[in-house]
Amino acid sequence: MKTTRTTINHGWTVRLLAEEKAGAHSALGGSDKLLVPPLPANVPGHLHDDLMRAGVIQDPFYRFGEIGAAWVDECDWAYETTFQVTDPASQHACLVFHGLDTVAEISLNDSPLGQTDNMFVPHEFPVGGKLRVGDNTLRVVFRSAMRVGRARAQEWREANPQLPSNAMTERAVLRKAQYMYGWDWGPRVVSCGIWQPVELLSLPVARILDWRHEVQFSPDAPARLHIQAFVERSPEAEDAPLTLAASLPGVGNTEDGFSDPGVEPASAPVPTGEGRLRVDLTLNIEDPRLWQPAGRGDPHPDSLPTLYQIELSLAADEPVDTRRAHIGLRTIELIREPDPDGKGESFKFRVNGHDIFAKGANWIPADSLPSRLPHDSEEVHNTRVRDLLVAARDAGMNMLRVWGGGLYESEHFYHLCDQLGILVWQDFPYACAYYQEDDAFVQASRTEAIAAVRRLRNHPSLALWCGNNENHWFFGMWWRRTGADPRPFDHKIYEHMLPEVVAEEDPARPYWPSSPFGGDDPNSPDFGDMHCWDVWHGRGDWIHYAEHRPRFSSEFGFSASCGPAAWDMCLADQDRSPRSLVVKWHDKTAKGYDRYLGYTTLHFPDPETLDDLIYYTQLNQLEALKFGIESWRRTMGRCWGTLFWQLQDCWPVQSWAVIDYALEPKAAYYAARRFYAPVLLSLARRGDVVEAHLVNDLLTQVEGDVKLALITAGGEVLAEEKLSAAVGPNSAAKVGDLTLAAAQGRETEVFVTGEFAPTQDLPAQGLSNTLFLAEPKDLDLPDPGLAVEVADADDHHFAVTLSAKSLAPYLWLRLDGEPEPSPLTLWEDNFFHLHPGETRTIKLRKSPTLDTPEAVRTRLTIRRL
Ligand code: BMA
Repeated sequence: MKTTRTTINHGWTVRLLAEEKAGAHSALGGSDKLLVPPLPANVPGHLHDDLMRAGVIQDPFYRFGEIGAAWVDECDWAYETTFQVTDPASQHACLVFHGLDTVAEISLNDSPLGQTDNMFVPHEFPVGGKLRVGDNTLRVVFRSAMRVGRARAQEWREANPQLPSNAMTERAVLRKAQYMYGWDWGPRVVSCGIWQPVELLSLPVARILDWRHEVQFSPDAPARLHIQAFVERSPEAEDAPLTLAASLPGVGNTEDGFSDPGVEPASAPVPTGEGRLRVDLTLNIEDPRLWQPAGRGDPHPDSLPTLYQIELSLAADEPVDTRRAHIGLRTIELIREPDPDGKGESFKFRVNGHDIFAKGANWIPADSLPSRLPHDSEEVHNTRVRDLLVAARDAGMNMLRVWGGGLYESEHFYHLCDQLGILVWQDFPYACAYYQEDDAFVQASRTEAIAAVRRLRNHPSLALWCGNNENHWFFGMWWRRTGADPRPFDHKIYEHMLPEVVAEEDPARPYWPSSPFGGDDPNSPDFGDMHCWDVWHGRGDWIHYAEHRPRFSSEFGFSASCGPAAWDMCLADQDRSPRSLVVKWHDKTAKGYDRYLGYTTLHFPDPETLDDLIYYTQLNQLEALKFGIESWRRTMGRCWGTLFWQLQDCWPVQSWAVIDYALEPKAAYYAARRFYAPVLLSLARRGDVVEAHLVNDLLTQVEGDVKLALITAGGEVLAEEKLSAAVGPNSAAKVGDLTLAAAQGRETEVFVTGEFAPTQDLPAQGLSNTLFLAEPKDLDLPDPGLAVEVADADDHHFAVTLSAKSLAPYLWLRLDGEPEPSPLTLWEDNFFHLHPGETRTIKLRKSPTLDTPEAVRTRLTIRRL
């Protein structure tokens, strides 16, 4: 009498709804192929993929394909399938749609089951009595989210003439991922579809609905793991004897494996009755092993945090339902303490009793069509999401912010974050808009929030719930200031409903109303987190980052071109120039294209070819992030986090991402491995001196020798300082400086190097640094006489050895020809400088098409500034 879950993901078709065909479709230029419906449809999936496979539309990512497919979003579409039922006794069955995007009408065997308009939550419909033995027809009609949204927004504007009409957009009235309407890095592909699995759930006895846990640590005693599980019984089994048991079968990590932690299981009877029945269990864990964020337990970033496997099982005389998951034992706090001078307040995370500098980036959905990403499985490998998260961890990141214009991410995502030690700042999905506050909308948002919190609250990586992205800031900056809305800050959703839900459902986790938030000005440098956008969106030159003194910089960044492989995905031959219309279309930053390029030409040459565009804008982004992040890491103690905008892309585009849609790292990604290293030697010019600072994220003191030198491009040492340096645990300190007197008049030919030789074993990244004294575009350098050798290193890698007689800045190593698979792990390092007389060996991964040193030699090109 087990609870069974049967997927209904097969046999689906989709067709344009006839009543719309004559109007929207032909007026908007839809293809005639639509006259041969229905088309095969993928579930889980999105309409655009079905239409592309059938040749009805072109890829919206290719050239101007986005415009050519716009009509699709104005139409209504019907999905249909037939499934078999063999067991006539399925009285307590429900149909579960794990995700419907978005305005849907659902019917079974021609009788309506219900309507939905929230993409973020599962929808369940009881179907007992409605199922037939044999064939059953399930239909989901999607109404155009554009049309429905426009109509609702119009209604809302009319009902609330006092509210700012420009802020009420068609996207804000629907609970659908906001970025799908287009963003300043993403296309408008609104789409629709059954974007997550469909299941027929049969519930003969009972099921586990959801659960939560809390860990209580005490010195010299076992940790106590309190579990609260919620069970639902079927009406026939309301007083049947039922037991819930909890056990921890394993402790360890996915690389080294799991072993039995020797924890006694616990069990308890399930109360009788209906509704959500709560069962409390406690397990005692001797010698608890803590879950730690990446880099905290061990400075080498590939050590994995400890997880416990947990199993909940529900049994009558036989098992009826089971849940398996991983948990981590840790505490997390958001520390906000007034400054001694009363002028501000700290904003920092404390994990397991220690403050942690959050190093990371913002995460947007990894595809414009989110059904292309894996959903719930912990077991899927080799996914784009996995590659991106591993890359983030490998670059020294310990936190990602899941931004409010995107999604509550998949189980796959959070499970990987748990596994890799990446803390997650989770925004509720509201962004850059004015949302309704009438009772119906707030109530629907509450239902959504409860479902999301219940789904995610057991993940150790989840660090914070945040109410929204930039709504408070925009409210203060535009809507209130212009007098459009007379209210004080009193947002029902973010300041009442959401914190109530978090307090009830997930009380041990901090809540923060918005990002940015804190102080009278939500974007204050003294309170809370700050979006340092006045640089990119304002003053344009990244040197201004040094003037900001944020407590926690949760957004800032510089846009740059994607790499060659992403351009190959979206350009035709005639588009390959830095100012072609298609290249401009694939820049959504809304900066004005010349202004965007102008930011780059402050420091680097004007791009004349597509390759120049890639190289120079990426180098400018590299220097921007390096400059901002190093400045803020040097103020550790005041600042406790830098999350740059943004880790990755959702289509081929020029954007703030450091990894493009082809998963090719940009120059700044490689630099992140250095500027996010656990121990960083940072150089800062102050007039005629260069200061050396050490930043130490480890919980132990770090000491060693620092060498600073002013060198000509040819290697002549003009000035030098050697000092012994020490920096305390979890802190930053200035350790010395070097005068630049000898550089006078020669700033285009000389540069400064810093090297830190620690007494303990630390990763090499971050221990050396380079500072130019002139703009890179003005450097006056001799030919470095670059020499390259390629040899076999091991079964999986080549060793590419490079040496230079004089300074060779910003070496970009590239392979001509077809892109290699998994570009994220192709080059060990890239876009680095070779100092005069330096020899460096870089590993290059082998592949079936890249299997001999000769093949590498013929395909390798090296660009330098
Ligand atoms: C902030 C973000 C995003 C945006 C980014 C770049 O506004 O929250 O909305 O993409 O800056 O402009």
